[in-house]
Amino acid sequence: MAKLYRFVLFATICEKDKMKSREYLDSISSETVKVLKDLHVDKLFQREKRVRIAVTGLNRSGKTIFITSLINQLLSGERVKRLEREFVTRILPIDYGDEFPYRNIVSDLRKSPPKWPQSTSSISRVLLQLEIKSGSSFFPNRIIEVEITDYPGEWLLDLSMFGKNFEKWSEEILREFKSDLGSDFWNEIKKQDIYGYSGGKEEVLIEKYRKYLHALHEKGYSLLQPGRYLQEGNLVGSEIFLFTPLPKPDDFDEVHEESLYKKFQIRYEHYIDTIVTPLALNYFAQFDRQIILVDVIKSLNSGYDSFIDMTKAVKNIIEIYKYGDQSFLRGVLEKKIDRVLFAATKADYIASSQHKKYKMLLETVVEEAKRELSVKGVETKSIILSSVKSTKDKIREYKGRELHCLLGKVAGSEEETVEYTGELPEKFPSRSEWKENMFSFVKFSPTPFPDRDIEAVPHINMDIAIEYLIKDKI
Ligand SMILES: Nc1nc2c(ncn2[C@@H]2O[C@H](COP(=O)(O)OP(=O)(O)OP(=O)(O)O)[C@@H](O)[C@H]2O)c(=O)[nH]1
Ligand SMILES: [Mg+2]
Repeated sequence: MAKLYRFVLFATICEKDKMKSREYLDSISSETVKVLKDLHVDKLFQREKRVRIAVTGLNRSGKTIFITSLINQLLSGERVKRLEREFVTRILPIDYGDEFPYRNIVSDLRKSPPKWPQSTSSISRVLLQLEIKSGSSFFPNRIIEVEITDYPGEWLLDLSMFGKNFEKWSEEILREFKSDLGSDFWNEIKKQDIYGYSGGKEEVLIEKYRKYLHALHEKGYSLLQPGRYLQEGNLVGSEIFLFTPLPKPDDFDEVHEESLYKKFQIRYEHYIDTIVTPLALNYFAQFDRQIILVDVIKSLNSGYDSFIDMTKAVKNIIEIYKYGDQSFLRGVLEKKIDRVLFAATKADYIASSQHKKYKMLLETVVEEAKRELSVKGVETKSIILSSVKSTKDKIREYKGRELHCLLGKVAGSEEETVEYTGELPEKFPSRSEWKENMFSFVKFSPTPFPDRDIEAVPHINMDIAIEYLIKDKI
């Protein structure tokens, strides 16, 4: 009877809290262990052992470098102390799709001089196997798989198109329209009869929209849709993404079947069905955890409007969560992302004495997005991060003042120099406070990657990121 009671107790604990039950097991008597062994209770631990992590962020926010550093940290002999477990990591062959080019990226980072990777142009995945040493002779070592997908940033820009029709999407894009950069496109809309018979005159409009998106991109704006205009990837030569936002007609009945409006509407719907929806459903159906990388440096460098735009873009990324509870998705979904980590990347661009302020700036950018997620029951956290720390702190005296500077190789230069990057504000300056060229952070070349996998590349807070994303799963 006592044995049965113990088993029921054990099974209950297993169900309630699988991690704690392991600790419980370590503390119970050898007699109980024998009973449990006879009952093959260890089978209870054979649950889903793959953790899928979505690495999201706008283009050039640091996704590929983050994944590379994460693999390096896990492979390295230094291990990630915060995981508090002894383990080894192996890279497994993936079961489908393209493999994340970890070895090629690392080989470029080991070169003299080391090189950052190219911008990502297609989806790739990496599958890691973590073998975790068992704390008890009763249990075998645990095997956990961590799967990470790398997307081109521009494709992810399209996630917030999910669930919107052409009319609504057009309205939203045109509401945010920057007329100083897009006057050519706007004049072309006005010039053409977009609701009448088109006779196939779409090229000029498309070209002008393409130029507008590129101009936005150059100015540091993030709301750029459809992202395929900037990174065509596997759609080279296809016309499926060749539509532009168009103002709504006064009367839909008046719109000609062969008008530009209809043509773009049909292309838009096809694009949503074949490109955006599969991407969006992947997020719901596959991922357990998400990290959203935010390039706060870029928005500081680009000015007030770009900062506001980035705040909206971050909110757009998480907009997809609002569909998570809808009935039409429930059948498709097996799991739900339950934790989201926001990280301000490239923290090594900032002297460590100012990291606290950098974190506060991140909080301003992600504040609204966090609130939305919290209502959806998703746990969140924010950190500042540098995946490959490429600078060191240096103090310099200037006119009797101590300046907190950085020592590093500015991109394009051969020698290390000491750079003063200025003082960060505690919160984002308002439009009136923002002065022309208020910040101008320089880009640094990467620090050389260690020659052997067993050594970890210097970083800032990669261990905290790894802990938040996977610790409770192992
Ligand atoms: N100094 C420093 N620079 C970084 C770090 N992470 C990223 N960068 C810089 O940011 C650039 C873009 O990083 P990627 O990882 O390629 O960015 P991505 O988000 O994968 O970009 P896309 O593939 O174009 O969407 C790099 O070329 C570096 O210049 C970092 O930890 N430190
Ligand atoms: Mg990339």
